Amino acid sequence: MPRLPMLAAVLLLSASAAHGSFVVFEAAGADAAAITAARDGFRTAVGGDTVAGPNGSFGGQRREINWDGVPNTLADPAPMPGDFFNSTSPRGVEFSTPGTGFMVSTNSGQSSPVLFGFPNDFQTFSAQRLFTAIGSNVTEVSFFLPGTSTAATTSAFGLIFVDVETISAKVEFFDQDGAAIFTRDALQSGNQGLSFLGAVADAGERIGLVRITAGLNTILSNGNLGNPNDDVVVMDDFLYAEPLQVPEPPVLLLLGLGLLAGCVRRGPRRDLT
Ligand SMILES: [Ca+2]
Ligand SMILES: [Ca+2]
Ligand SMILES: [Ca+2]
Repeated sequence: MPRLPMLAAVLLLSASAAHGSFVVFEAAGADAAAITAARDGFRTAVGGDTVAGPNGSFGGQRREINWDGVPNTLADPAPMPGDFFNSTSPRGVEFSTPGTGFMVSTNSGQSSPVLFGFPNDFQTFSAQRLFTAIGSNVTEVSFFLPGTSTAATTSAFGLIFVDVETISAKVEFFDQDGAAIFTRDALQSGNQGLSFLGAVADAGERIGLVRITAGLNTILSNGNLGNPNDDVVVMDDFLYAEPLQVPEPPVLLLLGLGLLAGCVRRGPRRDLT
């Protein structure tokens, strides 16, 4: 194969990835009704019916986590393992945090207070459980072929924040190589309100990691904050497109990248954020 057409093909592919963008769906307000249309618009853009697909691999349907099916034994005051939604309930996501772990809030009638002990700050979008990292405001979401350790990527991610009172909550997307490809702050809802923020790739971008920043504060335990002066924010439903396996690069593309390696390293750095 002549060298020139191969180089042109590689450059075209690279330019396409760099100029892509995401379609944003967002809303905020006092109650579930205020954000339901934005959530539904995101659902429609991602695909699948109004009911998310079952566990395991499900043929490209949308995936959702509302936390409400997590058993009492893994809810407040117990921590929820970060791999719960890839092992026990295989939906192809695992969570990590710089904090000490994760917790879903308890149902009424249990020993712990509902809503992490903040009845005047939080409400649910889907009753009764909410989700938070413990000792950190950061939750990172990695994607896998459901039920396996095979890395995967998705094309869309959205979630519901609870009690966003300043510019204190955001999502960031990174591709499979760790490059930042999207960031956006959540809209402010006012005290005890709900905010939906979701984004869908429209040019073939693949999300390998989602970093969620939920508020400026941290929850240490029920009713106890790391800093009482800053905005505390927790999370409800997560929605995302089915995680798909990261494709192996074609042999010809690898060869072309090898030939190009020198000039790519010397070229101008492109800011993808
Ligand atoms: Ca509040
Ligand atoms: Ca819920
Ligand atoms: Ca707050």
